[in-house]
Amino acid sequence: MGMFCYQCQETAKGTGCTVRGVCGKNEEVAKLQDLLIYVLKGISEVIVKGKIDISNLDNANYEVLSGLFMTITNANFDDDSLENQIMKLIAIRDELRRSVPSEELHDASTFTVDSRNSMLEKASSVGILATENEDIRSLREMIIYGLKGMAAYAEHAKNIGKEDLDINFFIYETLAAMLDDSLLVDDLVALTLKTGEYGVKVMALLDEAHTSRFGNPEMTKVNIGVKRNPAILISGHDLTDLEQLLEQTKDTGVDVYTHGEMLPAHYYPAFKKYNNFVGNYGNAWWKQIEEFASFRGPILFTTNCIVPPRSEEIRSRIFTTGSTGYPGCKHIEADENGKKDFSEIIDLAKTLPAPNEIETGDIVGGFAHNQVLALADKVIDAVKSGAIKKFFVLAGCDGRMKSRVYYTEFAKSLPKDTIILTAGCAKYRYNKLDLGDIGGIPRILDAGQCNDCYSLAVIALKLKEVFGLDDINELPIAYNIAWYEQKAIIVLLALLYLGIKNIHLGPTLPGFLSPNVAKILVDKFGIAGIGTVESDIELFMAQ
Ligand code: SF4
Ligand code: SF3
Repeated sequence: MGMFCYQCQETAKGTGCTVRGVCGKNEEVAKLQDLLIYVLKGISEVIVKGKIDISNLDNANYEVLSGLFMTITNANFDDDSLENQIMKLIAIRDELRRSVPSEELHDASTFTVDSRNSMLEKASSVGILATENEDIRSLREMIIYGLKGMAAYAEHAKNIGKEDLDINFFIYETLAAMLDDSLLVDDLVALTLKTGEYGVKVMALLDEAHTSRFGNPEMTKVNIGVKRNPAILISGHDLTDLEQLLEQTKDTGVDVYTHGEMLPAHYYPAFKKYNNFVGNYGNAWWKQIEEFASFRGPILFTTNCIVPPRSEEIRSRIFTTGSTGYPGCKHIEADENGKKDFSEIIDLAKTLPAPNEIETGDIVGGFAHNQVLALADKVIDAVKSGAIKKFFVLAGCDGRMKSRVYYTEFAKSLPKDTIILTAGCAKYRYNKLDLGDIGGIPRILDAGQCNDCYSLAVIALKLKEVFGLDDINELPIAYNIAWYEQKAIIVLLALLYLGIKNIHLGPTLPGFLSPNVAKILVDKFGIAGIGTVESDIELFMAQ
């Protein structure tokens, strides 16, 4: 078998991509990513066994987060940058290893490679299928996917200057544990929940980083039409990249639009002062092929999700930064102070036409915890009076599978006395529907990016307190989560850790769940897939 990857919702036949990724990842990139994960396990083992103090390892801590992030679905398709990251991490590992006796270490901590070929050869024996027992494999992979999501959020926080070394150490400990064959199903189930615990911590850290630097998101109308200036489209989740782009484009005559998961940036007070930050263009990530064509200007990817561009013309307008990469697209590196020079993108924008309008109007968002809690009295009264019967958390990812039309139909079919709480790019399935409001409270409350699912948890915990409930599951909140990539896994594990039961997950259950592991999730947490819109709504309303 050439490659094997089953980390995302669109994995081939629901079981695994074996020839080429449905995402467009080729065999070589898939194998380099496998080797990258392997060397990350090795570094982690060296640090844990060597009892190395990670407070002195600033560079290693960052490169490990970055390495994990590069393997997230649709983040990095660039074989050269993956190879560089492997070599960089091997050098870090070998430097750290000097004080640890080699006989105590796993092959992941000691192997060497000296060429692309030797990397590919090594990768063939260390990928996902190297774990033979399918339940152990399933749990190990679920934990690693959770760590990938955790690393992405920790990297964003670090870019804003916030870090919690307990989180970094948990990542090291857990990656090292993935090499330990003495850990059995029960141990790994416990570690899965612990990963969820750290998922809550990392999302809290990122929330603190975002709000302390950019202010608390507030109710905001975002324009979805276009203006006449040339423009740059910024995609992904990294708000520090956006901040730098806005600083560098102000007064240049070049406008900035958000795409996909960057939309919630408009909700932060700090970005409202930029007159050239004009709106959101388009929809979720998978629509980028057509939307980048009509946008006509340069595009900057700060994180996933990249869809392989189909034409040379579009490729020439795409720039990547941070953990993202695509062969043939210019990558913008930060200098030693984290500063990025976007002048090449700005110069290119000036030579290109303004975007073609694809829609007009605006959408409303900004309902992160602070804004919702500011409306708490209204919300509580509406619940008490029966004007709001139920909240539906419809958060997570969007994707290209046709069956995701379920989520649009679900939102449309919900009874009018219900409110949708959303976060992540899943929202694009319903955020342009006119669902009205309940006594001035919009029926769709968008908290922000996928990481802002933390806000939804804060809101739920607050409501539990206000209503004096013992159990978060007694609240009139139902969870119908859409997933696609690994950030959704850390969000899911975080919700499980918070004790939330009966989460429905769709449009399909993860291919990486073995039948036994799926059964554990069903028995212990009431996890279920989705059915038809009608039957699901009936089920949820009756709960
Ligand atoms: Fe397949 Fe998803 Fe892996 Fe891409 S990330 S190779 S689509 S399972
Ligand atoms: Fe979307 Fe890729 Fe997951 Fe941050 S941008 S939610 S899929």
